[in-house]
Amino acid sequence: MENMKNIVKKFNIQGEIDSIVPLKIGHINDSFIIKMKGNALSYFLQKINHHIFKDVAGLQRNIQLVTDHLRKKLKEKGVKDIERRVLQLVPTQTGELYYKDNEGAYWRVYVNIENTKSYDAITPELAYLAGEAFGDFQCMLSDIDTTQLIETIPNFHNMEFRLEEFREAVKKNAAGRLAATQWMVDEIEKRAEEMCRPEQMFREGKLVKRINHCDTKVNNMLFDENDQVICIVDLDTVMPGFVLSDFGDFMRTAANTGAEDDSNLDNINVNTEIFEAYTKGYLKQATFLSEAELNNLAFGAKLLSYMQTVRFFTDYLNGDTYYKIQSPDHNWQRTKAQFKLLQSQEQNFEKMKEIVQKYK
Ligand code: GN1
Ligand code: MG
Repeated sequence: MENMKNIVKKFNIQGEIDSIVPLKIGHINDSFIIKMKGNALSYFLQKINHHIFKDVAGLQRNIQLVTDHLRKKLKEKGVKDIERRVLQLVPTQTGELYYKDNEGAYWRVYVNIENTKSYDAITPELAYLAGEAFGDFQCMLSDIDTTQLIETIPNFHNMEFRLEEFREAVKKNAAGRLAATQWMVDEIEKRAEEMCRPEQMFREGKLVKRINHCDTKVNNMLFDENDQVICIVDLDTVMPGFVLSDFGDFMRTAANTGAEDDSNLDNINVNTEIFEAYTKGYLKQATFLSEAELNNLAFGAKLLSYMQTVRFFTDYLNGDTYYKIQSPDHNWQRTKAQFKLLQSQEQNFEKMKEIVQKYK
């Protein structure tokens, strides 16, 4: 790899580099914090996984467009600390939004937002604030010209497409893992038609696409020392999609009493308190939703747990080519954990729908 300091120096950063420290976050990109000598700003360096984000120029243009739009909206609202409230890309010395090194790797730099924290699991109070923040995020982006944005991963949250990939993986059985996991194939197929309903509704003109974050995991939100939401991060997948999928992905990661990859399935259940708090905050801000969108929000939670089950399982069958793993069976463990969450959501579905009704 080209010397890290040389890579950083390609960017228009201020001051002298003190250290470059790798961070253990995310399943896709590699991230580093760049500390500068003295009291200067620090930076956030990322090596972009261009096997997954194939159009890096388009990806970076999306991010620039979205962050500029959010900055404009925050300014209109009279927000003071805008530099902490929205990500700021740092261009290269030649004004590009990314740098391609001599080995073909792609890099980008953001100004680091200091004195913040993120959570992998949160309380109902924090979930309420998170709901408001994601509702507000969608609201601020609701008037952007969607034709200017690309799908950074084509068909990213398209359930029909994910099932095609899955069926392909079953057919190939590349890692020879099918025999022991056939029962999961059956569970997925049983629910396939129901889970493709949003795509069907879209074709019938009953559901619209809006600008979504498409990775509304609880840890993609920064809080300050007083537990106020500061900023929504990880904008790689901001693209057109169904709002129920953003709602659902938050519930998948936050309204779970266990972890995404919990090895003890008994730990995993819907956390209805978190579900209610997030719904309340989200619906307070997301005032633009249609009746069809409102009626399908609770379903969105089931959909995203199902989608993630399918995606982890597909990767397991393919021999772990997509997600970073920490153990040989990690993707299988994740698959079972997400499926357990789905089963719990199925059992709690009436309750989840009632909660949405209560706050709509
Ligand atoms: C990936 O990299 P990270 O952890 O932010 C994935 C999401 C999945 C998530 C599962 C580009 O997100 O779609 O929901 O893992 N991102 C991509 O935890 O595939
Ligand atoms: Mg992500």
